[in-house]
Amino acid sequence: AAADVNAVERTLAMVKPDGVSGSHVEAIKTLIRDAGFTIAAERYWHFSEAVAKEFYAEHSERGFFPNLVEFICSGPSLALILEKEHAIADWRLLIGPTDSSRAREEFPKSIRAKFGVDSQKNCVHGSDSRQAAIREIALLFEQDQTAKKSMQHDEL
Ligand code: RTP
Ligand code: MG
Repeated sequence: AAADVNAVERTLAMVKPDGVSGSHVEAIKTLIRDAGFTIAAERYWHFSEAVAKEFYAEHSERGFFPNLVEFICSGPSLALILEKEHAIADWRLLIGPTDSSRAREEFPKSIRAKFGVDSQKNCVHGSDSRQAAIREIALLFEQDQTAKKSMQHDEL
């Protein structure tokens, strides 16, 4: 229906371990709100290896996968559910390209341009489709705690 075009959408955003340890959380939350997103929920997680592998399962055959899993497990991350019209695409635009150096060259106002280090330590994550958003929100926010014993809640 035509009314659905402007429907509020949800996406899964995450400040990765380099962003949390680099003390960029408050600056990123300000950028999120200034761009018109509502933060519907937020939660710190310290990923276990099992959950990191599940979260990034689509990349399991890639050469960078072991390093990616090690990086994501290296410290706490902050997961956020963002709400807004066109939240998925707009959040991807705000974070910028995967490679932080390319972000600085091509999208200097993006979050990865401002706070990312390289093509791995790029500070933030964003769901890349509706299907991904639903899967990632379920994995990090909606699973029964007893079914998710391998993921440790960080004491932040
Ligand atoms: P994300 O999923 O975290 O939002 O990032 P993305 O879509 O921009 O990039 P993707 O291709 O999905 O890659 C997932 C994450 O893997 C790490 N990576 N390292 N060459 C490398 O060393 C490399 N390439 C990707 C990054 O942390 C990337 O965000
Ligand atoms: Mg991705």
